[in-house]
Amino acid sequence: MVGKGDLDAAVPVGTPIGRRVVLGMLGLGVAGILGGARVQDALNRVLSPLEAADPTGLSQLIPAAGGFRIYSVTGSLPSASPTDYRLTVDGMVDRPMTLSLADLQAMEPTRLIKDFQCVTGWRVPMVHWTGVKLSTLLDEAGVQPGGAALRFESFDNTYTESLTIDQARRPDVLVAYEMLGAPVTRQHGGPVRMYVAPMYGYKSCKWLSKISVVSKVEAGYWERFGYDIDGWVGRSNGRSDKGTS
Ligand SMILES: Nc1nc2c(c(=O)[nH]1)N[C@H]1C(S)=C(S)[C@@H](COP(=O)(O)O)O[C@H]1N2
Ligand SMILES: [Mo]
Repeated sequence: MVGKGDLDAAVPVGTPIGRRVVLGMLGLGVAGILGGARVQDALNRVLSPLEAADPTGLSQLIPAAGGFRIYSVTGSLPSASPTDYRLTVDGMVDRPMTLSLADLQAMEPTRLIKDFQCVTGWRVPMVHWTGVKLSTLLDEAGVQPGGAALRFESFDNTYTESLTIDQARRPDVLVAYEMLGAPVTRQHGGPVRMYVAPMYGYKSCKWLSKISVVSKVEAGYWERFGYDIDGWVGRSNGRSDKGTS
């Protein structure tokens, strides 16, 4: 069993450095003179207690529209231009694919207006999303017998996520290229990110680069620190140590 203390202690060692980088980006000027611990003290003064204790990434350090917090576990914001961007679909499929943004935009679009909810408590109501149903990509690629789960990778080279094939085939699970009525911004994980509507935000991998069909679910980045693999909003409190019934 994983206790809350363990989870908080399990925040990757790179995180404080990432926060320093972001503070520098904001021009707050404290990055050069404060060590990691004192940066955290400074953060605690600008963040609410819940946010300061938030282990799921950067909190409220980069201004974002409509109540979003911008998260990146690497402490930086990876970048891919709309023309260079590629999404690979591989693993246990009949037809592995490499798709450009234009390829995705040429497929039938699905639009959703739904809330985005982080496990730490913040929620943005009625967000407009446009993308391709993940089920469409799976049908195009042809899932082979024994392909039971998906592994998502980010071009931040660190974040991973997972879904079962059944979860992935839901009509409210999108490979999204528009969010908030515009192309997904770099901050929000553009050019292409996942949007798994029925689950907490950590299931929605930003800066999506690869979807692999695999034989069984592999715990994603935050799940290795104790968050529920099945992160249903409302049915899961997000942390496996508190039960999910
Ligand atoms: N690659 C990557 N994807 C990620 C994260 C991250 O740190 N890196 N954070 C997750 C979490 S915990 C949430 S709540 C949402 C936040 O999305 P936003 O940064 O667009 O608000 O992204 C999710 N996807
Ligand atoms: Mo989150």
